[in-house]
Formats: sequence, C-alpha cells, structure tokens
Amino acid sequence: MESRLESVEHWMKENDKDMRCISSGNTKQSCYKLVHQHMNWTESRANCKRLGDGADLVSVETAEENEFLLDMILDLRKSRCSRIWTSGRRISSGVWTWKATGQPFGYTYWMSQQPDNWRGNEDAMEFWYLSGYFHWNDRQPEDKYCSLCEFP
Ligand SMILES: [Ca+2]
Ligand SMILES: [Ca+2]
Repeated sequence: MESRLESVEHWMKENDKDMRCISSGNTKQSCYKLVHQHMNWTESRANCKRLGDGADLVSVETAEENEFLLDMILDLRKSRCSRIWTSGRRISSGVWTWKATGQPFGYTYWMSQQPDNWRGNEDAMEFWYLSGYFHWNDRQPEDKYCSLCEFP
C-alpha cells in the first residue's frame, strides 16, 4: 500500500507541475505546492488546509529546506508570484512562530533591515522577490499574494 507521501508524489507527477518534494539530507521529507491564486494570509492558510490531510502554509526549519524552497519558487517564478505567504507570524509576545507547527523560528533568513514591522502591522512572513532573489520579509497579513503549502 502506498504511504500518504508516496501518493502525494504520485499525484504531483501526474497532475501538478507546481508541486515538488524534498527527500535528502537531514531535512524531514515534505512536499510543497505553490498556489498562484492571490489571497490574504488567513485565506491562504485555509486554502492549504483544504488541499490535504495535514497540509498547511509552509514552515522553514533548516537552511537546507530554505534553499530548496527558494530554488523551487525561483524556478516557478514564470508564475509572476513575487510575494508568497508562509506560515510565519509574529505573535503577541513579539516572537516569530511557524503557525503550522507552533514552533518559534529557529533558522532564519531575513533580508537585511527586515523584519522592520513597517507601519506597525507587518505580522506575517513572506518570501519576497527582489533584485533577482527571494528573501524573507515581514508583511501585513491582509495583503493578497501567492502562497506556498507544505504536505508534511
Ligand atoms: Ca517544513
Ligand atoms: Ca517588512
């Protein structure tokens, strides 16, 4: 019988060029799907959860996972997704936390000068395409962007 991850991989190969899986090194195996439809952070998270059992907005635990994801979204950028939501949120204590796992940020890849909480309401983390690369930035969660779902 296929494991759930194998069935996700099968579905990816058959149907979805916007979905990729990581399976190397010390990083826990996951698959990811870039969603092109522009939605605010809350809508983006609800959409990911609808895509599969355990699916949620992406959480980035390691440098290896981050590198894989930045390569993936750069490669898929013909989609014109310049801003992409993740599950990262600044919670009331000011600590950045991955909402999908409940864990505070360990590894980080913030762009220089970020997070800057511009105008005091940038409480969600996005991948932001600027000067040829994607970077981490804090951004207001009401804005409508693409999103990246993770199937752990
Ligand atoms: Ca992850
Ligand atoms: Ca910012």
